[in-house]
Amino acid sequence: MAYDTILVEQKGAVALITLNRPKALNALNRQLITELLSVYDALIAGGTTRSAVLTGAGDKAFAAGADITEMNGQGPADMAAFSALGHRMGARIETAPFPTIAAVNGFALGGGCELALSADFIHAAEEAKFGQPEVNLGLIPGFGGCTRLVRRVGVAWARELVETGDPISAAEALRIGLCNRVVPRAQLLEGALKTAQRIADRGPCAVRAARDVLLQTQDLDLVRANAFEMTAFGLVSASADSQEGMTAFVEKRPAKFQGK
Ligand code: DAK
Repeated sequence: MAYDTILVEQKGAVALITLNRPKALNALNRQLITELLSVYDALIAGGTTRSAVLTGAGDKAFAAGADITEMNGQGPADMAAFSALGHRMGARIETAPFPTIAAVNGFALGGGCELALSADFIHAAEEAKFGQPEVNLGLIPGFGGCTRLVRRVGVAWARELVETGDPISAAEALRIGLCNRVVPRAQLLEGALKTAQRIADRGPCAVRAARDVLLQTQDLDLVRANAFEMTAFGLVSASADSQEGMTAFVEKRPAKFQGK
């Protein structure tokens, strides 16, 4: 399917998704967010994608935030609807049956940082900058910036980032655990795609169940979280893939997973 603001390339079981409004630093307008939701719906319905890499077109930005030009002058009802749309986007990425790696190639500000936070984890180029500058505009993060950021980096850094609005470098983002790796820009996409391919090569039912446990248990107490994990473990062990994985190990051959 063709989209105006998103490029999608299927590389075997890995989908490369590129935000494509480089002249506006890939700012997230309604059209882009709606198209991104459609992209995820299509990939989920297709059933063959095992992992995805999400990046930005051009060399300046992953996404410089929600589209300020579009938001300017809107009333509270429109803004609440826009926030709901952004939250749907984050939830769709977070709960898709395959993981997404955000490959942050430049500015990831405001909604751009929030979008990256919806991904399973973040790889960043050395030039990348992260921030939640909404308070500079008299706004607050509206796409999960407060809520996901605090879970990723802890309350102290979430407070500093959201309350000052100041951006931080990729090196600082690495130090506080906002991103997992910082690499030269020329190596960013190749590295993220390689990681995505490694995930795609693993048992799909296992990857799906593991990320479900990691997501669903993050706000549970340890007893309930462990119970959830035990149930998921039992369910996954009933899959053909888990039998194939263990048999392949015993027979000293690569496993052939079918996602069943
Ligand atoms: N929206 C729209 N256009 C943007 C943009 C944005 N966020 N960021 C950049 N652009 C556009 C610029 O206007 C410019 O367009 P032209 O003038 O060429 O037509 C073009 O991209 C290139 O930008 P610059 O000329 O400014 O480039 P520089 O290298 O000089 O500066 C910059 C790069 C990233 C430092 C600067 O562009 C900048 O400060 N951009 C804004 C960053 C920002 O404040 N981001 C947060 C946006 S607010 C909510 C829902 C959602 C949200 C909040 C509430 N509710 C519903 C309650 C989320 C809010 C945000 O994300």
